[in-house]
Amino acid sequence: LYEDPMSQKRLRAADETPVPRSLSARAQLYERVFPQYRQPVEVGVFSLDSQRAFFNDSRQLRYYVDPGNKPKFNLRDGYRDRFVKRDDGVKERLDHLLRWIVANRAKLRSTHVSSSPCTLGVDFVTWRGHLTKLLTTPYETQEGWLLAVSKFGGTLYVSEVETEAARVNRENRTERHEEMMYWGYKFEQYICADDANGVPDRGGVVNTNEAFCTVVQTRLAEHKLLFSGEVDCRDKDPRAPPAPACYVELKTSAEICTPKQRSNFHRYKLLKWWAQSFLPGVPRVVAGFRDHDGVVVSVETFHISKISQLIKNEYNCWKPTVCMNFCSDFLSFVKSVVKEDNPRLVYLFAWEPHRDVTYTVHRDSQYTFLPDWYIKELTI
Ligand code: 0WD
Ligand code: CA
Repeated sequence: LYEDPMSQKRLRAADETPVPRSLSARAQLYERVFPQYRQPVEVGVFSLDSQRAFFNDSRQLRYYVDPGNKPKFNLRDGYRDRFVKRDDGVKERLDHLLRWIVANRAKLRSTHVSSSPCTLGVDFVTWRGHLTKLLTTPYETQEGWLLAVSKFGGTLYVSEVETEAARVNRENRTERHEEMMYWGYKFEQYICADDANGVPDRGGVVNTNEAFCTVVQTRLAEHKLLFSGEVDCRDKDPRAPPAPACYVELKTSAEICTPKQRSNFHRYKLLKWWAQSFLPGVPRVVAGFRDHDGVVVSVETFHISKISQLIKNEYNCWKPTVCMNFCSDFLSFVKSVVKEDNPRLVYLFAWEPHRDVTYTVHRDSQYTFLPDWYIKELTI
């Protein structure tokens, strides 16, 4: 954009700040004090049914049933005959979250007295999963990302675009990998009941179209955020603290047999688990450790607030402050780049491991992601 130093000079003379062209993701640059992260507040929920239809309620919320320490669940059960898989070739972008915004806009605005009628009173709208990717970027060495950003009504919308590499991986998964992706959902079925007083139905169908999502509002440094994330289940005790503190994230992972495996678990897996649950304020992860045949051999609870202690003995390990500072600086970078308020204009931010974050600009392209129905609803 401003290739020669002259054009930057001219900009400064016109009393405008030069627009930075890239952002480094080197971890050492982000080792400073932990940025302010306001306690996330749940402002709503929504559900997606077995057909992926949206409902502005908690009908898909499930309840945690303690499986004990050594449950011997067979995660392979039902893969062939009781599995309905969501079509992950269908790109939904921010659509479900936008649907929630349209249905709950009055509620949003009333909490933001200062905002004008067609603005939301937040700086960023996105999925929790996209923020997780940002948090882990300074430590990621395998997979890059593409994030599309459009400014509309003063709010920046951030929606992921599948990279070519990710598409190739998705289209060439082995049968073993496909089955292992099912294991996580099967684990959820062994643990979750549909009612607070019910029991899990291990003989039922696993349908990955179904989802329960929380919508939370928070602030990272000077950035007001509104994002949504899928929640696996909640504490069934009615005296449990209010959401998101009552929520439980479920995970499966290969059983840990060697010191090397333990170290890798701390260095890579716990980073992803921490980032994903810390963002919406989900306090615990319940992990099922499984063997090579998909049998859960042990179950362990990880408290998010204790994970940074747990990893401190690892040499050269990840640091929560680096994750949060990188995310905050990326959001500042986005704010400085995306100036034009126009839902048809997309700034595509790209990152590959060992590279800086850069961006390209696209007008009325394949990358435009804010749907017409949303723009109409919010413009009225
Ligand atoms: O279009 C896209 N690029 C994406 C859409 C990427 C990620 C999510 N989504 C949408 C879907 O509508 C999904 O219902 O967001 C919802 C989940 O959002 P999230 O919570 O922000 O995503 P993330 O934190 O990455 O994943 C949470 C859970 C996963 O659990 P595990 O324990 O494996 O992390 O959501 C599921 C998965 O069970 N999940 C998805 N479900 C539907 N579509 C997707 C996806 N693309 N990715 C993860
Ligand atoms: Ca999960």
